Amino acid sequence: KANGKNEAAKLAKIPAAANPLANEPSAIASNISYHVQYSPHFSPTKFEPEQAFFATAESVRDRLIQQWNETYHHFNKVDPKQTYYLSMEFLQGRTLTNAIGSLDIQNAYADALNNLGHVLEEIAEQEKDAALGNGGLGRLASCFLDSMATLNLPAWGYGLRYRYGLFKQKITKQGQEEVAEDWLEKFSPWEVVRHDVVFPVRFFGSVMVNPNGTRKWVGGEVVQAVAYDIPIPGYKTKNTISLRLWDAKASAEDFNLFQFNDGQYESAAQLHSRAQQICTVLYPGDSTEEGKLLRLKQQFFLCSASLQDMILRFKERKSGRQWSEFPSKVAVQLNDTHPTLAIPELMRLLMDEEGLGWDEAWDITTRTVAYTNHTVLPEALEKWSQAVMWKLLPRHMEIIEEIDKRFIAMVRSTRSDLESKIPSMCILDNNPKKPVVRMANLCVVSAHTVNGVAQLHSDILKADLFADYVSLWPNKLQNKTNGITPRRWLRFCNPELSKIITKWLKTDQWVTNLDLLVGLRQFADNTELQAEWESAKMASKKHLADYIWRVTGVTIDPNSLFDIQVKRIHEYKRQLLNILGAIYRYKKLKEMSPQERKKTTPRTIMIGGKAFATYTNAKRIVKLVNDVGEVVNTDPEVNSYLKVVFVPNYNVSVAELLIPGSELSQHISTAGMEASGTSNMKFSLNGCLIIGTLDGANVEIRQEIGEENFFLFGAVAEQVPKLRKEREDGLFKPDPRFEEAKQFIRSGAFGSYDYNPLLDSLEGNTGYGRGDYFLVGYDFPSYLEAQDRVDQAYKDRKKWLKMSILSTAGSGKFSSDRTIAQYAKEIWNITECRTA
Ligand code: B1N
Repeated sequence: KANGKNEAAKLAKIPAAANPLANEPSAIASNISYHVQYSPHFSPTKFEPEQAFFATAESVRDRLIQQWNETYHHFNKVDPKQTYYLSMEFLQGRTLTNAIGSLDIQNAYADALNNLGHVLEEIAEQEKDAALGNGGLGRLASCFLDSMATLNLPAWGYGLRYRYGLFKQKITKQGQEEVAEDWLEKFSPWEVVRHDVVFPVRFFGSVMVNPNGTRKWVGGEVVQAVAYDIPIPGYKTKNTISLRLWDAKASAEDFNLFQFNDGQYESAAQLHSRAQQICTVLYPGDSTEEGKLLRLKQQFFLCSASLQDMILRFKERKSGRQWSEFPSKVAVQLNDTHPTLAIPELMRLLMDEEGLGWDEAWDITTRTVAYTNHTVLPEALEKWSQAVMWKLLPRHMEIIEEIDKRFIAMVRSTRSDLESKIPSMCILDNNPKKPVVRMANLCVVSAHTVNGVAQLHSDILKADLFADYVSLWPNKLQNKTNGITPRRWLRFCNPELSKIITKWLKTDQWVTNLDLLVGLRQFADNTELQAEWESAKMASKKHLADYIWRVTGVTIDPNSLFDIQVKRIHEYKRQLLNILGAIYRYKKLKEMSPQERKKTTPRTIMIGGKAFATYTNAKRIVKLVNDVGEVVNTDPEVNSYLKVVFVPNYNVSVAELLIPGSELSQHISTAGMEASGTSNMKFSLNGCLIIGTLDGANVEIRQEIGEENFFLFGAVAEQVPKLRKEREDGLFKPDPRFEEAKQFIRSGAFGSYDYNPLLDSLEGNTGYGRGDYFLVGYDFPSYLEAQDRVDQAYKDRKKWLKMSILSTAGSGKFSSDRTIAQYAKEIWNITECRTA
């Protein structure tokens, strides 16, 4: 353990010298020492892990800035077509380990820190996660940036600089409690503010008609968007791209000095605090009208600032060029419908600011923008009130109306057979009760390409949600199966396993060419590899057990099967199926004789994830898992055969600890509801077996690793509507084991909390979220049977290890490098632009 005083003494002996490109440990130590002394953020006497983290991060950033600037100049010079990935969420997690690993300087940094009396891993844990996202969609955006940089693609990310990212989850007697997390509390060593990159963004106001008939949006309030850039290094390449996050601020003139001097302090600063609200929180609660308006403001703020920036860059890179060149220089990817306003905003900028006519602006916009759909859940398909939109964005509503009008006219004149489909295909839903804009429809009508995120999901989009558009534009819909970056999710989070893989493949090229992992297949039976594999897994399990003890006080046995389900808590993801299975297992263990118990496979079930603050049933599930854990873990009769642990505050950094230590992971959503899932890929890549349904990317993972290595159960997507119908018709006969598990909870076995409302959602026969809409009861028996197969397989060590090796060996397809290469070729039409 580092001791501030001694470390400060050691630091004093190291000469301070700024040399960002130093490679020798002693020179790196000097560079760290330089930052402690000359860019201080703390009192000069301390050099504890926290101070060491900031100084180390700044020294790494200096090095990144060098190649970042070179990349910037190179893109400017070559002027390639460039992709802009617009996303309301980026779940970056920590940066230090990733940056040092990408720069391939981990050994030198580890040595330098040792000289300074610190340990690199310990220093890295000082960093707060940048959690500017909710879950899979945001993490996907961050994995994509890593791949874009590594593939040397001219591409940037655009997002918002939220002050408070995702809340911190505290577990109390009441269940989940949300605590605000200020990731910028001290500061972020990774971001660079660009005081010269500032754009005005307007809200409200009205549309002025010029004498020549052109229109202009005027009045309202104007907020300034300021750019904060975060460097995204590629792995072992000079290319370092940008994640540009916008912050909102009011102009100096907006401060009312007269009012302030008059003692009216609040109203004097009103415009300032109103501007600041925009980037205060990720996903403001949208149960109120104010919350909805703020979320819409955020979305427009991102779109407008980003497009103004792109247009300026387009003009500056070569003067006097034609607007028709724009789509061959700029590709805009919309990460779900959240940045849909980029479509009418680009139209507005081209027409009202640049003077183009409708047809030319429309041609440019549609050739520039592409859209990714990430969900078919009806409640997640964005629909904005037309009234709110007219108020906040009057000019954009005019443009949306015109797009809709022209779309309808086009369908009528070319496809009279689709007349009856127009009401569901058009953009504006003019239902007099609540007129809304359907953002997904606006995207599909305007984008040149629409894609789903796994084969099954894309097939469902084609057959269901967007079927009518497919008949109109047969080639618009594509599939791009999601992926994950093998750098963060294997190379850096699991160095032990990485070393073994490199040894057996006789190359470390798999880190950038993940398909090479198939080379492990031929050794899956090899006793030597299996022994190494097992010991790496055991080391990670012990590390994880240590962590669990630190954060929960629960002791878990590294020799038990580590079974993990971590993801946002949602009824469709069916954590309830998992915990009901655990409850059934507990009850059976209680009924067994001690000798019978000895024959079972000891298990540690870990469940983690955050519930949206107002999602009552999700919060009840969190509480239930905690209550079950409380009873099971303190029951001396069974607690050496079963532990149930709720892992608090699941986030990117916790995932990096859990995944290497996992042996079984659960991806058990109701078939057809999980668009892809991406943690399934991370677990599988780390040699963890999957118990899962035929949903999302599970289908493709099972194909790749072999069906004999996947614990499959449950209804398939095609059956789901029929099963729900049968349920409604009262034809469903629940399995007695399902009834037994529910009854056990109702009996009060896990405390006095009232779980009846939660359990009632699994009963009855009608309605969304009631009548067991998610088919927990239907899938329960086949789930238990799959779990029995898991227990059996785990007893055969050789067989299990072979399956584990084959999981890793079959995971090559799920590299985000593959995904991004497909987007680049099949959607963006961009190519490599490597900085020499
Ligand atoms: O996107 C991930 C997928 O792997 C998951 O299956 C999918 O559930 C997830 C509204 C969403 N879909 N939709 C969202 C996020 C935030 C929000 O405000 C919807 N997230 C997903 C990556 O493709």
